Amino acid sequence: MSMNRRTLTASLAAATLAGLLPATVLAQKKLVLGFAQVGAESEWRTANTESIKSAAKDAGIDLKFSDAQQKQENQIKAIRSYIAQKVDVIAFSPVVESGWETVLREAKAAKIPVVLTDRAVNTKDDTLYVTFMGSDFVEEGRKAGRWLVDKMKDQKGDVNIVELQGTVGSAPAIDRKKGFEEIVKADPKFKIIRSQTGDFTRAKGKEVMEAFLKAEGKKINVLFAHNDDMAIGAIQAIEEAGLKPAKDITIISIDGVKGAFEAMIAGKLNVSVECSPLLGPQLMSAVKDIKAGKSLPKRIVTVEGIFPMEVAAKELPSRKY
Ligand code: GYE
Repeated sequence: MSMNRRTLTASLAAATLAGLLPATVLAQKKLVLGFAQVGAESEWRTANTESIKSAAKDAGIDLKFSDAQQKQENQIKAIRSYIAQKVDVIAFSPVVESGWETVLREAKAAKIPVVLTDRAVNTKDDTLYVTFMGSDFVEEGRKAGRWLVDKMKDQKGDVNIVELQGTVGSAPAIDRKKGFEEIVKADPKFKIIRSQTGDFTRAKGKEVMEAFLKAEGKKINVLFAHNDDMAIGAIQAIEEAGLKPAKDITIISIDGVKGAFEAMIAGKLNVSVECSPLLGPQLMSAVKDIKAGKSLPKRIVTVEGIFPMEVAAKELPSRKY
């Protein structure tokens, strides 16, 4: 604490003792939030980080932020350091679903409330966190599937689909796959002929799509990518293979980031299912509510839409990420 603040605090304390100020003035210490982010793997993640940082600033919350570079061990380290620092609340976006029980129990033992944002953990003990706020990824997968079923309703022969999965073991990869399969399996003409992870990045999306094209060539009718970045990487691979994205291969992805809208406007991506990264303001109000002793619902679901290429130009100016 600087000399000035110390002097100020001392005079405020004196004023309080003298009955000149209410004691609450002294109690207004900034809340400290420790946030363990997944990484910086995608446009979505960058927008999510930005949302959290700016919302913390606006809410007057002292944010301690760490980037785990998509590694669970780094996230666990960060959470342990927040426990050691005795922050008021810990929030994190679990890179994968499993393996969190030990560290969550440590936070609980230290009486530090935990908020899950964006991705879920699979634990049976839901006393290990206060609330989980984020999208319904199964529903996003279903939306992608329903769009495809409708688009191909008059198609007679097989529809061969390749799938670029998100990070192995992550909630969005598991759930988007599940929701999509649930819808397309209703008609046997839909065949998922290849499915592999592209780790939610452009570079990996491109690399894996190159391998798909090498193996299957013109047999591929549809690409379902679990996020926009992998789809954008794959578009490059498709063009380099001399094919036309969104025409020779129908492309569906998820997130609805600006890059996807630009690709749709350029006629290279057919549709993007929205997944909002703007969780910052909601997280900050949850932090304040928790500290004020209010109870929160266990699950706070983000409301989202779907954007086909036909509406992209009209929608882009109002997109916030
Ligand atoms: O779809 C992807 C990001 O967890 C919803 O993570 C998030 C996903 C998002 O890397 O682009």
